Amino acid sequence: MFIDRTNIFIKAGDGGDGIVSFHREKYIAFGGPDGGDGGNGGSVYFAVKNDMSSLMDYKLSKHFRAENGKNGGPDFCRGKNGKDLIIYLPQGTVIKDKETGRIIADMFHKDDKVLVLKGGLGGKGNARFKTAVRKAPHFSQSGEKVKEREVLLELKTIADVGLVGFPNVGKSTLLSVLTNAKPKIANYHFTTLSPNIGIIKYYDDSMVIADIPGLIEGASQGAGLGTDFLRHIERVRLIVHVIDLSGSEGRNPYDDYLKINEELKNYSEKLASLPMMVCANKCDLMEDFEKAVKDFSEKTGKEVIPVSAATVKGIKELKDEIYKELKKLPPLAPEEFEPFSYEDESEEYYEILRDDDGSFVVVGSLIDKLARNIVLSDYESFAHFQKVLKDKGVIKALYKQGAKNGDTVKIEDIEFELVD
Ligand SMILES: Nc1nc2c(ncn2[C@@H]2O[C@H](COP(=O)(O)OP(=O)(O)OP(=O)(O)O)[C@@H](O)[C@H]2O)c(=O)[nH]1
Ligand SMILES: [Mg+2]
Repeated sequence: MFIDRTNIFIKAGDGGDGIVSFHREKYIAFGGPDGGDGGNGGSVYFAVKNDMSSLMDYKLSKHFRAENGKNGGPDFCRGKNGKDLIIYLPQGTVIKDKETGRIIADMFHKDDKVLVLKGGLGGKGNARFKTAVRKAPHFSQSGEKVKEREVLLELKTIADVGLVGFPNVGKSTLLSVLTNAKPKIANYHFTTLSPNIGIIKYYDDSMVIADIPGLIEGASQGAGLGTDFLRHIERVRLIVHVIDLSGSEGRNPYDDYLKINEELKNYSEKLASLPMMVCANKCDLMEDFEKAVKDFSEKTGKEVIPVSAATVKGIKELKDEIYKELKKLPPLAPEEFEPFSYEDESEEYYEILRDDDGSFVVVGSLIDKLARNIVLSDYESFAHFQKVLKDKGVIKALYKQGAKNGDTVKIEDIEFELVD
């Protein structure tokens, strides 16, 4: 079974906790704080694996977690960082956040590696909270916890050329003579059940071409194999519309042409607006194919390239035309995407701890950042600092945790009394 769409759950590692510990040695009565920091959690990356061509591996395995950071230890021992996790995907996989539907990564290039979830930061051990006035802090910070996310994986083939047409018109046969690919070819409809990729060698150059299952009238409403596979030619630069000009199955080739175009349009405007070339196949079955080609070209207003995939007639010319056309077209570009925005989240992060003396201690990245930007000894600056604490809900959270007016709150090097 060809799996080109699925979902998985991913989670970066949580940060390890910082610990509370005091130096102990014989004959030394009061050693200083020596609780170490927790290690950072491992991050989650997506990377392209080149011999992978479907998302089959993720049909059954669903949960992927990077390792958590280890807790700190005594004697300033820092916990080990969690190991990163690399999730391998086929080239062309587009990754969306399930919650927002936003694209968070596009594995467009063959060596793409993208950081998708950053590991949680390790908490600080009590040794880090020692200051000139606070010699023996009895608190430490727990590691940052990070959320699990559900992401949707969608494989969208990246190719220069996409072949479309009715079943049995000879798309796969064309692929087999244009490239060294060996797709299944047979005289019945829907021989091709999943996309085939081949590489057209053209002198020193090469072009990637994709062959997809045939379309029929009503495909956009699910007839035949439906339009699911059109996703795989949404990212081509040029569509080659293959027609059985001989009408060997009794259909009118011009009707076929119109019907396929209609299905493309129903699928997406983007597909319908892609540059298109018409290739008339099975010319070997016709008495006067030149006249038929001329008529067809007049009706469609397009240049029609006659070939016979069976006898390889016209294949060289088809390659020339494809090459010439591609030269005029801009290169493909990855989808625009925006990674998850963790920075904001981690900057807002704080935690309220209790010191042994009953006072409240606020720590976390919100505080680190604020303290970095504010001179706490300056009155105005401090007033601003308090306002930010209020705006960010820290003051409210303090009351919620049982703090009362008059209680001592410790933030970095300063202590103040809680007042409304
Ligand atoms: N006479 C003749 N037969 C051809 C030609 N090209 C393909 N065929 C035959 O047409 C039949 C269908 O060919 P395929 O290449 O499997 O067609 P397809 O368009 O890929 O079909 P689906 O995968 O079912 O959509 C096979 O029996 C081929 O041998 C041609 O140029 N001339
Ligand atoms: Mg086929």
